[in-house]
Amino acid sequence: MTSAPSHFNSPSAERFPVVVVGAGPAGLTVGNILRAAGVDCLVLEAGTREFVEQRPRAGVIEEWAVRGLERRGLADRLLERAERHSECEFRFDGRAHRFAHTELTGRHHWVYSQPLLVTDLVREYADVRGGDIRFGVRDVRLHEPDSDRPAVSYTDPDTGERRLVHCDFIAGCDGPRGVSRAALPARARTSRHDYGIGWLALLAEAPPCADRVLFGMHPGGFAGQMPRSSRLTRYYLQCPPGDDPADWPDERVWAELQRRLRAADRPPLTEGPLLEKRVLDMHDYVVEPMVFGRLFLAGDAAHLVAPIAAKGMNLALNDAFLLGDALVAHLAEGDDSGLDGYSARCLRRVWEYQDFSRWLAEIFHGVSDGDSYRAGTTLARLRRLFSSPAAAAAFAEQYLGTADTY
Ligand code: RFL
Repeated sequence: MTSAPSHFNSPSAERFPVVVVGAGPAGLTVGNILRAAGVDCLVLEAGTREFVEQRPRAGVIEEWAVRGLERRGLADRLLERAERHSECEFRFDGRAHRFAHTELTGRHHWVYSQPLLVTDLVREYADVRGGDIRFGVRDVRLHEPDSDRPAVSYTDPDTGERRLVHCDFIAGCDGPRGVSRAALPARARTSRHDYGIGWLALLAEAPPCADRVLFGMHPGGFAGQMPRSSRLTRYYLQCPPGDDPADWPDERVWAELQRRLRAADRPPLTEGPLLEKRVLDMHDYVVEPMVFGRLFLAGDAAHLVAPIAAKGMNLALNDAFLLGDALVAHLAEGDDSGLDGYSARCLRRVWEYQDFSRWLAEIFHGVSDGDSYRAGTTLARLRRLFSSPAAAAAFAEQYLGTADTY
């Protein structure tokens, strides 16, 4: 955070009720909610439009999030094009075990890639709702977010000039490495968890071998398959943290995936070119509270959850719904209750999902570190999912995020 720049009263300064920093799922959803209510806002994004529309990441969206987008007029293309999953499959002890979560909850997982969702949200915000979005901005700085006169400045990528924008609120939606989290005061608490493992994240130009998510618990390490479309599949392979993707040539990747996901009476995986290969060091963090003065954090800027349970984008959307609605209520109706309760309401679901992610991490990785005691308890947990209706119901509720108490 920096204090007010010397040109704070510059006549060239602009003014918007809300400046949103970051055009990911969180920032674009906030911007769309504001525009639908006729609230002016400015979205500042460091990447180009092509960059944000093509960056491959998430794919699984929970049904409550789909319905939240639909209620705000943001899901037309998603509803037309997304696939719906009603089951997932656990593979362990060389066998496949199907888990029919929709039978237990009545809800689905929707599969729609993050680049498609971001493309839809940019189009709706900029091209349909007439929102102002500036791509490629450099050196964004937040000024006095804890005052009642906050501002944001940035360098214009075309002219190289500094621009200043006064606002009433800043929505900090710029992910884990943005400027918003860095603007928090030292007293803001960040709680962290490090899993001590890595995942090699892969995107294959190949159809999934089954139209469901696969979780492979194998003594050699976890492997997962997440279908993205009929021609794209995301795979994960557990590896040491900090591993070099260059040590994973395609032949090694496919051999490990085939080995760790093998199950009797199931066909082998369909192989294809690997479009993305990167090692993710698995860790989580949560910032509390998610508000500092007039700076409201949303999405990965406020909390990171490793992609173990496919929850990060869902949490980003939950924050964005709450923040967008709360800003509209304040700016249009003078109702402060949404803004006052924003952080606490978001954090309910955030901590629930953090807990589920840790629980699932134990299931995924508990059989592979050579500790026979840990492997024994992990296999007991796995078997319980398929023998105890209460355990199955609890898992399904958390996997789909369907509890009413978030
Ligand atoms: P994003 O998407 O990171 O967007 C932040 C935006 O801010 C921009 N930015 C800045 N702009 C201006 N000034 C600055 N100083 C800036 N610094 C950064 C960035 O360019 C970017 O455009 O954050 P947001 O909106 O909070 O969304 C969070 C999600 O992207 C993230 O949680 C998910 O991708 C996590 N995740 C998954 N989540 C799910 O719910 N389901 C999944 O299936 C799922 N799979 C995944 C995932 C994340 C993955 N990786 C890469 C960690 C799979 C993977 C491999």
